[in-house]
Amino acid sequence: MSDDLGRVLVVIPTYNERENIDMITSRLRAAVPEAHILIADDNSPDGTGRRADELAATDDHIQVLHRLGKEGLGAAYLAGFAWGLERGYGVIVELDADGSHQPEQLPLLLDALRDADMVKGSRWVPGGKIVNWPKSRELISKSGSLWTRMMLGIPLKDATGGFNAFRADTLRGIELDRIASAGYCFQIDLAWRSLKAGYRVVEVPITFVEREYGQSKMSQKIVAEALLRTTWWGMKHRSGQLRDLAAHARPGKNKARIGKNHHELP
Ligand SMILES: Nc1nc2c(ncn2[C@@H]2O[C@H](COP(=O)(O)OP(=O)(O)OP(=O)(O)O)[C@@H](O)[C@H]2O)c(=O)[nH]1
Ligand SMILES: [Mg+2]
Repeated sequence: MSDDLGRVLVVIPTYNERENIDMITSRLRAAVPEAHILIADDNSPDGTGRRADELAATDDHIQVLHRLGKEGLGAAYLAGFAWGLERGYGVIVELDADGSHQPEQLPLLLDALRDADMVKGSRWVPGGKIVNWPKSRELISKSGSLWTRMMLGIPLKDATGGFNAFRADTLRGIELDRIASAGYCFQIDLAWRSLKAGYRVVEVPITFVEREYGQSKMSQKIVAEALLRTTWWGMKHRSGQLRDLAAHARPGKNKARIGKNHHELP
Protein backbone atom coordinates (compact mmCIF):
# COMPACT_ATOMS: atom_id res chain seq x y z
CA MET A 1 0.00 0.00 0.00
CA SER A 2 1.18 3.50 -0.87
CA ASP A 3 4.52 2.13 -2.04
CA ASP A 4 4.41 4.44 -5.04
CA LEU A 5 3.86 7.38 -2.68
CA GLY A 6 6.85 6.57 -0.51
CA ARG A 7 7.15 5.68 3.16
CA VAL A 8 4.28 6.55 5.48
CA LEU A 9 4.73 8.41 8.77
CA VAL A 10 1.80 8.73 11.17
CA VAL A 11 2.22 11.60 13.64
CA ILE A 12 0.32 11.18 16.92
CA PRO A 13 0.33 14.25 19.18
CA THR A 14 -0.12 13.38 22.84
CA TYR A 15 -0.87 15.23 26.01
CA ASN A 16 -1.90 13.01 28.93
CA GLU A 17 -2.84 10.00 26.83
CA ARG A 18 -1.28 7.33 29.07
CA GLU A 19 -4.51 5.31 29.00
CA ASN A 20 -4.66 5.39 25.20
CA ILE A 21 -1.09 5.16 23.94
CA ASP A 22 -0.81 1.35 23.99
CA MET A 23 -4.22 0.93 22.40
CA ILE A 24 -3.61 3.39 19.56
CA THR A 25 -0.10 2.22 18.67
CA SER A 26 -1.00 -1.48 18.70
CA ARG A 27 -4.09 -0.90 16.55
CA LEU A 28 -2.09 1.19 14.11
CA ARG A 29 0.75 -1.33 13.89
CA ALA A 30 -1.80 -4.09 13.15
CA ALA A 31 -3.81 -2.04 10.64
CA VAL A 32 -0.91 -0.65 8.57
CA PRO A 33 2.24 -2.58 9.53
CA GLU A 34 4.54 -0.77 7.11
CA ALA A 35 3.71 2.69 8.50
CA HIS A 36 6.09 4.38 10.91
CA ILE A 37 4.75 6.16 13.98
CA LEU A 38 6.01 9.36 15.57
CA ILE A 39 4.55 10.19 18.97
CA ALA A 40 4.89 13.95 19.58
CA ASP A 41 4.52 14.31 23.33
CA ASP A 42 4.43 17.66 25.15
CA ASN A 43 6.02 16.40 28.36
CA SER A 44 2.71 14.91 29.58
CA PRO A 45 2.51 14.95 33.39
CA ASP A 46 0.83 11.51 33.34
CA GLY A 47 3.94 9.82 31.90
CA THR A 48 2.72 9.27 28.32
CA GLY A 49 6.19 10.20 27.05
CA ARG A 50 7.91 7.61 29.25
CA ARG A 51 5.51 4.91 28.13
CA ALA A 52 6.06 5.97 24.51
CA ASP A 53 9.82 5.49 25.04
CA GLU A 54 9.18 1.96 26.30
CA LEU A 55 7.09 1.18 23.24
CA ALA A 56 9.76 2.66 20.95
CA ALA A 57 12.44 0.54 22.62
CA THR A 58 10.71 -2.66 21.52
CA ASP A 59 9.48 -1.59 18.08
CA ASP A 60 11.64 0.01 15.40
CA HIS A 61 8.53 1.44 13.72
CA ILE A 62 7.81 3.69 16.71
CA GLN A 63 9.73 6.88 17.51
CA VAL A 64 9.17 9.61 20.08
CA LEU A 65 9.58 13.36 19.80
CA HIS A 66 9.81 14.84 23.28
CA ARG A 67 8.79 18.45 23.49
CA LEU A 68 9.37 20.71 26.46
CA GLY A 69 5.82 21.52 27.47
CA LYS A 70 2.22 21.94 26.35
CA GLU A 71 2.09 24.18 23.28
CA GLY A 72 -1.07 22.93 21.59
CA LEU A 73 -1.79 20.31 18.99
CA GLY A 74 -0.82 22.56 16.06
CA ALA A 75 2.72 23.13 17.31
CA ALA A 76 3.18 19.41 18.04
CA TYR A 77 2.04 18.50 14.52
CA LEU A 78 4.31 21.11 12.93
CA ALA A 79 7.28 19.67 14.79
CA GLY A 80 6.22 16.16 13.69
CA PHE A 81 5.82 17.25 10.05
CA ALA A 82 9.30 18.83 10.07
CA TRP A 83 10.74 15.62 11.56
CA GLY A 84 9.10 13.51 8.83
CA LEU A 85 10.01 15.81 5.94
CA GLU A 86 13.66 15.88 7.05
CA ARG A 87 13.71 12.10 6.97
CA GLY A 88 12.22 11.76 3.49
CA TYR A 89 8.80 10.25 4.21
CA GLY A 90 6.52 10.41 1.16
CA VAL A 91 3.26 10.50 3.12
CA ILE A 92 2.54 12.13 6.47
CA VAL A 93 -0.65 11.37 8.40
CA GLU A 94 -2.33 13.12 11.35
CA LEU A 95 -4.05 10.87 13.89
CA ASP A 96 -5.38 11.57 17.40
CA ALA A 97 -4.26 9.29 20.23
CA ASP A 98 -7.70 8.91 21.81
CA GLY A 99 -9.17 6.38 19.36
CA SER A 100 -11.54 8.87 17.72
CA HIS A 101 -9.68 8.28 14.46
CA GLN A 102 -9.67 4.59 13.74
CA PRO A 103 -6.33 3.26 12.51
CA GLU A 104 -8.28 0.51 10.69
CA GLN A 105 -9.61 3.22 8.35
CA LEU A 106 -6.18 4.61 7.47
CA PRO A 107 -5.93 2.38 4.34
CA LEU A 108 -9.00 4.21 2.96
CA LEU A 109 -7.19 7.53 3.30
CA LEU A 110 -3.96 6.18 1.81
CA ASP A 111 -5.83 4.71 -1.17
CA ALA A 112 -7.54 8.03 -1.83
CA LEU A 113 -4.18 9.82 -1.67
CA ARG A 114 -3.16 8.13 -4.92
CA ASP A 115 -5.45 10.60 -6.71
CA ALA A 116 -5.15 13.52 -4.32
CA ASP A 117 -2.62 15.75 -2.58
CA MET A 118 -4.42 15.85 0.76
CA VAL A 119 -7.11 13.48 2.06
CA LYS A 120 -9.43 14.43 4.89
CA GLY A 121 -11.27 11.82 6.91
CA SER A 122 -14.78 13.25 7.01
CA ARG A 123 -17.67 12.75 9.40
CA TRP A 124 -20.10 14.79 7.35
CA VAL A 125 -19.93 13.30 3.84
CA PRO A 126 -22.30 10.44 2.90
CA GLY A 127 -21.10 7.30 4.66
CA GLY A 128 -19.39 9.26 7.45
CA LYS A 129 -20.54 8.47 11.00
CA ILE A 130 -20.09 9.52 14.59
CA VAL A 131 -20.31 7.18 17.58
CA ASN A 132 -21.15 8.32 21.12
CA TRP A 133 -20.87 12.00 20.40
CA PRO A 134 -23.17 14.29 22.36
CA LYS A 135 -25.53 16.40 20.24
CA SER A 136 -23.78 19.54 21.50
CA ARG A 137 -20.43 18.45 20.00
CA GLU A 138 -22.10 17.48 16.74
CA LEU A 139 -23.67 20.92 16.56
CA ILE A 140 -20.35 22.71 17.20
CA SER A 141 -18.58 20.61 14.59
CA LYS A 142 -21.25 20.98 11.91
CA SER A 143 -21.70 24.70 12.49
CA GLY A 144 -17.93 25.19 12.42
CA SER A 145 -17.72 23.48 9.04
CA LEU A 146 -20.71 25.41 7.70
CA TRP A 147 -19.23 28.71 8.87
CA THR A 148 -15.89 27.81 7.26
CA ARG A 149 -17.59 26.90 3.97
CA MET A 150 -19.47 30.18 3.95
CA MET A 151 -16.52 32.36 4.94
CA LEU A 152 -13.87 30.79 2.75
CA GLY A 153 -16.05 29.49 -0.08
CA ILE A 154 -14.46 26.04 0.10
CA PRO A 155 -16.33 22.81 -0.67
CA LEU A 156 -15.27 20.82 2.41
CA LYS A 157 -18.02 19.23 4.51
CA ASP A 158 -15.77 18.52 7.52
CA ALA A 159 -13.31 21.37 7.63
CA THR A 160 -12.21 20.82 11.24
CA GLY A 161 -11.53 17.08 10.94
CA GLY A 162 -8.12 15.99 12.24
CA PHE A 163 -7.66 12.61 10.54
CA ASN A 164 -5.71 13.71 7.48
CA ALA A 165 -3.14 12.31 5.05
CA PHE A 166 -0.76 14.47 3.00
CA ARG A 167 1.75 13.89 0.28
CA ALA A 168 5.03 15.28 1.54
CA ASP A 169 5.11 17.69 -1.41
CA THR A 170 1.81 19.18 -0.29
CA LEU A 171 3.25 19.99 3.13
CA ARG A 172 6.34 21.43 1.46
CA GLY A 173 4.14 23.67 -0.70
CA ILE A 174 1.97 25.36 1.92
CA GLU A 175 4.38 27.50 3.94
CA LEU A 176 4.12 25.59 7.18
CA ASP A 177 6.50 28.03 8.83
CA ARG A 178 3.83 30.74 8.62
CA ILE A 179 1.10 28.79 10.44
CA ALA A 180 0.06 30.30 13.76
CA SER A 181 -3.20 28.36 14.35
CA ALA A 182 -3.22 26.11 17.40
CA GLY A 183 -6.49 24.22 17.97
CA TYR A 184 -9.17 22.96 15.52
CA CYS A 185 -8.28 25.92 13.42
CA PHE A 186 -4.98 24.27 12.61
CA GLN A 187 -6.86 21.64 10.58
CA ILE A 188 -8.85 24.28 8.70
CA ASP A 189 -5.62 26.19 8.08
CA LEU A 190 -3.92 23.16 6.48
CA ALA A 191 -6.87 22.46 4.16
CA TRP A 192 -7.34 26.13 3.26
CA ARG A 193 -3.66 26.56 2.43
CA SER A 194 -3.68 23.36 0.35
CA LEU A 195 -6.74 24.45 -1.62
CA LYS A 196 -5.37 27.94 -2.21
CA ALA A 197 -2.09 26.53 -3.42
CA GLY A 198 -4.02 24.54 -6.03
CA TYR A 199 -3.68 21.09 -4.44
CA ARG A 200 -6.39 18.44 -4.74
CA VAL A 201 -8.12 17.98 -1.39
CA VAL A 202 -10.48 15.01 -1.14
CA GLU A 203 -12.80 13.92 1.70
CA VAL A 204 -13.38 10.24 2.48
CA PRO A 205 -16.05 9.04 4.92
CA ILE A 206 -14.85 7.88 8.34
CA THR A 207 -16.48 6.70 11.53
CA PHE A 208 -15.45 9.01 14.35
CA VAL A 209 -15.65 7.45 17.82
CA GLU A 210 -15.78 9.59 20.98
CA ARG A 211 -12.85 8.93 23.31
CA GLU A 212 -13.47 6.37 26.07
CA TYR A 213 -10.44 7.20 28.26
CA GLY A 214 -8.64 10.37 29.20
CA GLN A 215 -9.78 13.94 28.93
CA SER A 216 -10.64 16.07 25.93
CA LYS A 217 -8.51 19.20 25.49
CA MET A 218 -11.29 20.95 23.59
CA SER A 219 -12.11 24.35 25.09
CA GLN A 220 -14.05 27.53 24.40
CA LYS A 221 -10.74 29.17 23.56
CA ILE A 222 -10.14 26.64 20.79
CA VAL A 223 -13.61 27.22 19.32
CA ALA A 224 -13.16 31.01 19.55
CA GLU A 225 -9.80 30.83 17.79
CA ALA A 226 -11.34 28.90 14.88
CA LEU A 227 -14.23 31.34 14.62
CA LEU A 228 -12.05 34.45 14.67
CA ARG A 229 -9.41 33.19 12.29
CA THR A 230 -11.85 31.82 9.68
CA THR A 231 -13.79 35.08 9.78
CA TRP A 232 -10.58 37.07 9.29
CA TRP A 233 -9.40 34.84 6.43
CA GLY A 234 -12.86 35.03 4.83
CA MET A 235 -12.88 38.82 4.96
CA LYS A 236 -9.41 39.04 3.44
CA HIS A 237 -10.34 36.51 0.76
CA ARG A 238 -13.55 38.34 -0.18
CA SER A 239 -11.89 41.74 -0.27
CA GLY A 240 -9.18 40.27 -2.54
CA GLN A 241 -11.91 38.98 -4.87
CA LEU A 242 -13.58 42.40 -4.91
CA ARG A 243 -10.28 44.12 -5.71
CA ASP A 244 -9.72 41.72 -8.59
CA LEU A 245 -13.23 42.38 -9.91
CA ALA A 246 -12.73 46.13 -9.71
CA ALA A 247 -9.38 45.84 -11.51
CA HIS A 248 -11.05 43.84 -14.29
CA ALA A 249 -13.82 46.41 -14.63
CA ARG A 250 -11.36 49.29 -15.22
CA PRO A 251 -10.07 49.28 -18.82
CA GLY A 252 -6.27 49.19 -19.01
CA LYS A 253 -5.97 48.51 -15.29
CA ASN A 254 -6.04 44.74 -15.24
CA LYS A 255 -4.28 43.98 -12.00
CA ALA A 256 -5.93 40.65 -11.30
CA ARG A 257 -3.48 38.38 -9.58
CA ILE A 258 -3.32 34.92 -11.06
CA GLY A 259 -1.84 31.61 -10.05
CA LYS A 260 -0.80 29.75 -6.97
CA ASN A 261 -0.73 31.40 -3.55
CA HIS A 262 -2.88 34.10 -5.00
CA HIS A 263 -3.54 35.81 -1.68
CA GLU A 264 -1.16 36.37 1.18
CA LEU A 265 -1.81 34.12 4.11
CA PRO A 266 -1.70 35.44 7.65
N1 LIG B 1 1.53 17.21 21.99
C1 LIG B 1 0.32 17.72 22.23
N2 LIG B 1 -0.79 17.01 21.94
C2 LIG B 1 -1.99 17.56 22.20
C3 LIG B 1 -2.15 18.84 22.79
N3 LIG B 1 -3.48 19.09 22.91
C4 LIG B 1 -4.12 18.00 22.44
N4 LIG B 1 -3.23 17.07 22.02
C5 LIG B 1 -3.49 15.76 21.42
O1 LIG B 1 -4.22 15.98 20.24
C6 LIG B 1 -5.18 14.96 20.04
C7 LIG B 1 -6.58 15.57 20.00
O2 LIG B 1 -6.90 16.12 21.27
P1 LIG B 1 -8.29 15.88 21.99
O3 LIG B 1 -8.22 16.28 23.40
O4 LIG B 1 -8.74 14.49 21.73
O5 LIG B 1 -9.13 16.93 21.29
P2 LIG B 1 -10.32 16.70 20.37
O6 LIG B 1 -10.21 15.39 19.67
O7 LIG B 1 -10.42 17.91 19.56
O8 LIG B 1 -11.48 16.70 21.42
P3 LIG B 1 -12.44 15.48 21.78
O9 LIG B 1 -13.23 15.24 20.56
O10 LIG B 1 -13.24 15.99 22.90
O11 LIG B 1 -11.56 14.32 22.14
C8 LIG B 1 -4.99 13.99 21.20
O12 LIG B 1 -4.14 12.96 20.80
C9 LIG B 1 -4.34 14.86 22.26
O13 LIG B 1 -3.58 14.14 23.20
C10 LIG B 1 -0.95 19.57 23.10
O14 LIG B 1 -0.96 20.68 23.60
N5 LIG B 1 0.23 18.96 22.81
MG1 LIG C 1 -10.27 13.66 20.64
